[in-house]
Amino acid sequence: MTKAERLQLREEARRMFYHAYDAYMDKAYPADELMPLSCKGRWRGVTPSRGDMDDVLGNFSLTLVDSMDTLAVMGDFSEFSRAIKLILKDIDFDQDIVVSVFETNIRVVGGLLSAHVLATALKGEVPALAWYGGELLALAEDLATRLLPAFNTSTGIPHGRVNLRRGLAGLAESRETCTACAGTMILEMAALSRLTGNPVFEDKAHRAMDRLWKIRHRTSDLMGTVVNVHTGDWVRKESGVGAGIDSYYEYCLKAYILLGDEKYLARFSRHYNAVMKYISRPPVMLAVHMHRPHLQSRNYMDSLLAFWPGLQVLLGDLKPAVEIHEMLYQVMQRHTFIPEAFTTDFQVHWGQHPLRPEFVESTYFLHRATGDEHYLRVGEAALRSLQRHARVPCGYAALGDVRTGAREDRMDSFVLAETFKYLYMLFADDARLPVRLEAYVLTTEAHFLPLALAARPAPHAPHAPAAPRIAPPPEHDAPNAYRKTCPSPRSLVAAAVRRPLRRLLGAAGRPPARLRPFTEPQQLHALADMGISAITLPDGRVQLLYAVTTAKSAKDAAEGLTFMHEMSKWNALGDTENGVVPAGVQVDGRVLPAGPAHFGKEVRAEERLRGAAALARPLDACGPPLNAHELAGKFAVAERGRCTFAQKVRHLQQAGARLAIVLDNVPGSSHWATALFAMSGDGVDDIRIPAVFLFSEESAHLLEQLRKDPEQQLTVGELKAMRQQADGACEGGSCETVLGAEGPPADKETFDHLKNVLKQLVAQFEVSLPEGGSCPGAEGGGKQVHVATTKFVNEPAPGGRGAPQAEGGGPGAGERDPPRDDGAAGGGDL
Ligand code: DMJ
Repeated sequence: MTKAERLQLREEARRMFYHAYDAYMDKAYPADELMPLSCKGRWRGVTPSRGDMDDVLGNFSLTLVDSMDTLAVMGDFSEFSRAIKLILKDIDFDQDIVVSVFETNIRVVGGLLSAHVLATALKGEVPALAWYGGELLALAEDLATRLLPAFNTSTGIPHGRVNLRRGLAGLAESRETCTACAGTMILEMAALSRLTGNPVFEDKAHRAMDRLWKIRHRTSDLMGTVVNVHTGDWVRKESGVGAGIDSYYEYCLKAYILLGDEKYLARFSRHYNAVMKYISRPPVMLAVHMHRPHLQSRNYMDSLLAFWPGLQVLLGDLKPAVEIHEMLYQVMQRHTFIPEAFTTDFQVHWGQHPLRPEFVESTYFLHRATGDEHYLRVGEAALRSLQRHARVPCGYAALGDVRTGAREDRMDSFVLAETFKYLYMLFADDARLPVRLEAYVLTTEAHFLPLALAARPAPHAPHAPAAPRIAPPPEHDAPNAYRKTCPSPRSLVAAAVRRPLRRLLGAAGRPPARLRPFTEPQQLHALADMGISAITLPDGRVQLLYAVTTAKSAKDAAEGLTFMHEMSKWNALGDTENGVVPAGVQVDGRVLPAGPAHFGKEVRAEERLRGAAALARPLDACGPPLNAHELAGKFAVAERGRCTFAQKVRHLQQAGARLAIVLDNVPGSSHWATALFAMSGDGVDDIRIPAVFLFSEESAHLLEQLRKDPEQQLTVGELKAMRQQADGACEGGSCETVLGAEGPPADKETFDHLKNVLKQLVAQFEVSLPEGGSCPGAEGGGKQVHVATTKFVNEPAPGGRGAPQAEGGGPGAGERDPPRDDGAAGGGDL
């Protein structure tokens, strides 16, 4: 990306922020939020309630408080100064309103502190801020004091909600809070104590953190999601890194970075190891039971976990960060945005998207750590999605469902505080920002707290804590801030880590169709030992995920690979029995495998449909096509995305099309990497025409052929029958000639695919090799890499069984999978 391009994107991010900010200030301020569709303010107690969601509102001009420091980052000091003055004039926290303690802390206390810290740092150089005398700090202290009653529990774990004027009055009944809610106080509270000299805030927050640490599961070191504030008992014991827990882990690490207190690093390390052991299965993150961590508790991931790669960058664990981020990027490309929840085979579970920042946040951190231009491109894609799908005349509107693009009358304050701030910082040149980034920790709401606080002892502390080990780098070394991590970013080629992931995502998304759910703990343990996790999907199918790094040993990993191989082969054979009867689209003599649809006319073995194609305009066909006259009587071609398959095909049918071909919008997808699937319907039985789906690689071939000859005839039929016809093409001379049809039989396809996966796994091992030897303290280190490489690629295992041989020479010829002896291979008995 050229400098000029990057600058343009930075400016576009700035304009996006102002489009939202100006709309809020003009149409909503001093309300808490802007409602971008009705273009007016959202007031607590006035605007119809949305239930618990409204606990974030306190009639305290939330959006302005949360956005102030973004103005400073963008160098708009006159507006920054005006915003501070408005806040000082207008805000009154003395309100009879019940608010969320967590949200008020991270957004409002954090926003006030950050603006205070930046205004104080800048006032010497910026005349517009010369007047500032620390007034925001007093406001932050007033508000935090109103949150303190929440900590009046026998455990020290704070209540989830508090009344700003009346404390816990009327709330004594409340018992439950989330782990993240209770464990995301320490940064703001410690900063407040150290800046004001009043120890109470930091003391309370430390106590809550101590209690949370105590109630972790002693064997797994995992946390649950909901806890009883009075007893410290877990109410919900599922454990992940997303909703309900996310920022607790974040604050364990950042408390160490900000305060230099080693106990937080020790705690974080224990939690991190547990997460990497039980939850992280690159490319996915699981949710498990904290007390039975080999057992999955859910079959979907939530969008909040997208912050995790950013946190891994702070820790210096870059490789898994690159992997998880790449998976999220694929999800984003598939669904335009990351939906609130998506299944482990990357389908939408809950389609809402409130323009959350987490994915852009991780993109920003990965770019800073690797300097890899890829992350600028990812940021650009995120920016384009926002511009295309969320921008409305009055700000930016959340999406109610990423599948339909339906918008909601909602613009959360974090869109300005985080999403636009991270986008701007991603494209900005650090050296030209008015804020010296390396001197601050960013809170979970992207507010700035100065690292210098570590040197300032806590007001009550008898002696200062040890100096932080992750010290801010000296100014001249700032670009190398992450160079001392292991594996070193110098040896880690992020692109090489990402490449196999693009295909592995496809493989991971291929759920065996006929397995019964695994219930026996022995089965789960045996699989876990081999690096395999079994997840039951919402529709009852079982998905197997294989991560070589999580296997017990290299031998187990090799067995796992054999097992996956056999399951995959078996699954491929089962496709047609599962109701997915693949279709074929023949163009220019080549038959392209295509997915059928659960709606419309069935593509049958005994029938061939022939016709010319025409592209729908607009290509997504989410509304009635503008070129109906061109589509009438044709095979209409549309692109996946923005609305459901059924909606598209319905529009094409209304335009008179005879058949619909839907092209995938996920770059690089192909039937080699991902199982064909049947497009789902919407329960309305009004579609009569047949419809088929092509992955991107096959789509590209089709489009290329149509570009060369727009008039050429396509043939659509059942894949197997078309192939059989191709096999007998010369007999009798009466059948169509199918040139260049799919060559290898299914078994070889499966094997070739597995060989690819295997090579990619080895490639991953190789890129994880640290320069000049293993990372100090890392288990296994270089030895593990060596063993894995030879086991998987070079060493024919004596007496191996069941592994197909590669035909002919070339890479992989003569490869053989090592034997299994527990009788589980083949999977038919599970
Ligand atoms: C933000 O308010 C914070 O980042 C919080 O920690 C959780 N996520 C929201 C935005 O998604």
